[in-house]
Amino acid sequence: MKKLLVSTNNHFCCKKYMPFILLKSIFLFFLTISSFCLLKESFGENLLKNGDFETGNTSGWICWETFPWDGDGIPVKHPARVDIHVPGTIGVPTPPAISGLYALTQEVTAEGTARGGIYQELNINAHSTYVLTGSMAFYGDNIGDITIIGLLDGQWNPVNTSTTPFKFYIGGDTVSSWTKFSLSIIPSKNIITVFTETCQDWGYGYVAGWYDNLSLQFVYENSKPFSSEKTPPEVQK
Ligand SMILES: [Ca+2]
Repeated sequence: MKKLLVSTNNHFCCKKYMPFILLKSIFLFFLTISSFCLLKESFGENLLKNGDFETGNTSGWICWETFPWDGDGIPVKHPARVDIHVPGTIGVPTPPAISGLYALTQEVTAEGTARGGIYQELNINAHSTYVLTGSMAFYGDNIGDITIIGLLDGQWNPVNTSTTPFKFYIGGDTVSSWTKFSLSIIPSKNIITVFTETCQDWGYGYVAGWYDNLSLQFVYENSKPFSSEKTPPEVQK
């Protein structure tokens, strides 16, 4: 009799909590689904605005230039300008764009020394891995010609483009068709800068850097930041 009573009570308890268990199961099911969708959106999403330049202009990017500029320093004897076009006219590669109809061109069309490009600052998660991919083409007719794509670990600063280790470049007296590149970075801050730069450091001929399909993607979140610093031992009181 006692056994039967216990059994009945258990049954009653189950019935009483059944709606809550059901609600909890439904909640957990939707939580799992929404987490999966969120994860799916985060991976493979291009964090850059207008990385394929299909707006037909540099919308989403900020143009920069050091003028007057000469790699040898001051005085600048023959300053020239970097013209930024979507698309340009110097050293047109085949095909003229990798994706869609448009590609970015940074060109110096006058004999003289010049340096400039575009950049985008992005708020990201520090200590996570990000990868920048895309394609570049180049027209150069002198050893002072170069075009660069790179990442800065932090905010935009034109001084840091020469020292950043996260960059890819094509330069010299050469013509190069579309070349794919891939750069990865684990930022130490919550902001990084993607930049392009084209230079003519000898005031001779022309130079043109072509860019298309630029994409910055989050790859994965590292569990701990990379650091060579050791945690100091606790001070004994
Ligand atoms: Ca394009």
